Amino acid sequence: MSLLAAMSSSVDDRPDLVRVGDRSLSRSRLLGLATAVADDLHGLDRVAVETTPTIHTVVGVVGALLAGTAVVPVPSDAGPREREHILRDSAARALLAPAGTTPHGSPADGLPVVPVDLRRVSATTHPEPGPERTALILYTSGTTGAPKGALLSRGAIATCLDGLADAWAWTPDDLLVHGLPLFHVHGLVLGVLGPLRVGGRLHHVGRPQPERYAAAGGTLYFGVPTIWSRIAAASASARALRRARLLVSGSAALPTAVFDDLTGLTGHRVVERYGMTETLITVSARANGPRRPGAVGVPLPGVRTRIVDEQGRDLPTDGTAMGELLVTGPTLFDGYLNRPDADAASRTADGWFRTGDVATVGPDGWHRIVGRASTDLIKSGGYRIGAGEVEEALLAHPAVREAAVVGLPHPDLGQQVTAYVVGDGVTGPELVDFVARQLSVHKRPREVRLVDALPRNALGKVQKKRLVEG
Ligand code: MCA
Ligand code: AMP
Repeated sequence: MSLLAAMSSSVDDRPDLVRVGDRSLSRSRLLGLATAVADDLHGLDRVAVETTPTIHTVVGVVGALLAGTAVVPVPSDAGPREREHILRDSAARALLAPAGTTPHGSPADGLPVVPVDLRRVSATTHPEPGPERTALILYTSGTTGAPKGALLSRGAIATCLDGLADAWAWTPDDLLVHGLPLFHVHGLVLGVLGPLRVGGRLHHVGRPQPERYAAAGGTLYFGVPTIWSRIAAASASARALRRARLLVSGSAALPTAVFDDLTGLTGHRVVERYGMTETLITVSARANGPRRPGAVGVPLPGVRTRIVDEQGRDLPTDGTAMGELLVTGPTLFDGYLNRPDADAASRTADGWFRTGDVATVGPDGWHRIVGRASTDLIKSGGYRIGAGEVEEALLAHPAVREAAVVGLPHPDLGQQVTAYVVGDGVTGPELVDFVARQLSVHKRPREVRLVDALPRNALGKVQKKRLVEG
């Protein structure tokens, strides 16, 4: 079966099968446009794709996947330094961008631009690449250093989407609505490739504002907790979601209060699911089963999980023992590009992936994510942000002597990026701008606290827990 099974073989030809903002395409039009892109790419092993929230992104990604070319999504808000790293590290051979636009940074990219042209269709047939081939290289932050490219195979994506279709009773009758960025697993794999494999329509609303979710009239909705919390605060929009079939939250912990508010306003108990860029979605509540606030459900088909203590010994699944969650199964990535060191460190000797998340597992198999083992990975608005990367960006400023970045609790974002800086005559807003000129917009500190010294232990190591605890 082809990766994008529904797009390749369905007979559904509604004019608005895929809608992004105010542009819609039918299945046959999308296939024709994407095939024209695939024709242009034939033979390339990797291509970078500009991932603005537009229909061009969908056509470009689908075109590359038809051609068997691995897609390197370039975050639409990436700062120049981050963009350069992604393009160089991935060794992308070309950049797919909307026809008639000059991709920002393109002269410096030094890459040929292949236009995504919404006037050109093709009927060539491209053979389906094998499931072992790389579909996506997704750049994701670790605790230190620049983002690493996670290699995701076609087979892993197909298995994940089939597992989710089963768990969520997702069918061709669904209309999926979301407004997530198109460069992460959540918005791109689940939110675009999902409907193209499972069937059904997609409406991407652009920015995920509550009133746009309400107006879209979907059956199935995806959001990160920040989006759900904003919807819960906009009661008229929330009430409009009563007509939906299923509301799904992921990418960060959904606060119990938001779960309860949404239950009251929409009549729906939100389905939570858990995953990572490296593992895809591994654990979820089911459409035909219970949903519990503060818990993320049970493993998806083929996925196995364990919780272990600091010595790697298995802990009991009694609902109270807390340990690092390890996962294995068919949805795992194939490693980090060019980083065998990081790859080896991310797995146990017997091949289990270390999530870095601390969890409990109950006797009934239900998982609760309690937090992260390291304070150096921050989740803000559902975005994963490495403290080390932001610290390096700050330290590049000549007036900054020391910097420590942490995630402080934030009612809307879950955590907010906060920088503690020892510097000479520099202001917080200057430093926020300085980071924004290098990294993605969402990696900017929300707050810079200028301090005389950072708290350090006897060995000179910064005590981040003291910064977090205040
Ligand atoms: C933001 N702003 C700032 C700063 N930060 N201004 C000054 N200094 C700062 N430090 C600006 C923004 O640019 C924006 O301006 C305004 O403040 C509001 O920003 P924000 O509060 O961030 O709201 P937002 O722009 O509406 O974004 C919230 C969001 C977004 C829509 C929830 O965070 C988002 O799209 N999150 C999704 C992340 C995601 O998809 N993660 C999936 C990865 P202006 O209004 O002028 O633009 S996880 C994954 O893939 C796994 C597998 C999984 O489990 O899903
Ligand atoms: P990313 O690689 O950006 O997908 O981030 C993965 C991380 O997001 C995980 O390691 C978790 O820390 C967090 N995460 C994803 N889904 C959930 C969830 N439902 N509850 C709590 N944390 C989550």
